[in-house]
Amino acid sequence: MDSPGGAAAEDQQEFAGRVKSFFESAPPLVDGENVSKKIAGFISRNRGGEADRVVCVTSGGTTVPLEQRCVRYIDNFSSGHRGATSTEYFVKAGYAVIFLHRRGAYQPYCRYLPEDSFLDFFEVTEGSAIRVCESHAKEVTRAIRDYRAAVDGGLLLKVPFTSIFEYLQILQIVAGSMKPLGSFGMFYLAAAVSDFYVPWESMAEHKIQSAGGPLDMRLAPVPKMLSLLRKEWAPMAFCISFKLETDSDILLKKADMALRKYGMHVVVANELSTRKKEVVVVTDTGKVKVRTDEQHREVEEKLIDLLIEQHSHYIEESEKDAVNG
Ligand code: PAZ
Repeated sequence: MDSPGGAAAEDQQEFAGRVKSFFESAPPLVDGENVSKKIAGFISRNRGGEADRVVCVTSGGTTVPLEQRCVRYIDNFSSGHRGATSTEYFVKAGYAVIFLHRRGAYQPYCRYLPEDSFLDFFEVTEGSAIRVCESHAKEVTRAIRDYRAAVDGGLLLKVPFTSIFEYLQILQIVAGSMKPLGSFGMFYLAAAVSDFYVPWESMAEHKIQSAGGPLDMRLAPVPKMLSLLRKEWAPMAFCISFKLETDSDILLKKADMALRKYGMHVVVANELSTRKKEVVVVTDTGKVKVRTDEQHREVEEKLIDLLIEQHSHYIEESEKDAVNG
């Protein structure tokens, strides 16, 4: 019979095999070299600079393609509002932000602009110039001013993804580049990441035909990369993951489990229907409920304040540990 140690080693080997096969079979990242360069450049410009702290905010849902020449895919629920809003508060607090977002999801600084009637914001003058309508001037001015300040100040880098393959490849690149930041790096993982996927090599190349009757498809579990992120990719970074459930009875138990299993520093628990008003911050010292109120219309405002406080404490402790060897 296997010793418990032997079983654990076997589990680890099996996990390592699944990770290897996920990355080896993933289609290469389009323009991967350029993406890596941009991320590395952004981090090195901010390292030891004014911002000093860099956070990777992930946002939006990942897709699981069903065909290599993808016509159909499985999607994950997330509008990207949490990630976009949080990005603004991190920048405001002086963090440099890598905004790893789903293409087409909410974007920082323009999340309060309506998505369906953008053209209603503008009018053509008699001289054929274009100007912002008086009724929307305030929002547009604010959006442009804040966005420009973040980008021109070198505090915002936007990197898009669509599929689970792209997301995890880019996350790994970001983590590798963040490693030298040590405890000054942070991951704020608000993206809704697919739990299952179709391995590339077993995926149909062309559009699946409906004439063949019912669709019979086997999905493989996506290896949980959170533990790798913590243990190998960026072991000193401060890691916050999110846990979404629709059943409030299991939410906090699942958040506790994620905290222990993946070695997260913080898990933010939220329920689908109340996620914009209330979250619970779970750490190994306890649970704190964060809610909107009269002064804080967005739950992210208080949440980011609290997380920054915890990050500062983490940096202090890591520096003490380093001094004491
Ligand atoms: O993107 P959004 O604002 O519509 O929703 C945010 C969220 C619920 C996707 C996020 O807070 C979250 O919980 N992300 C992790 C989801 C998960 O458990 O996979």
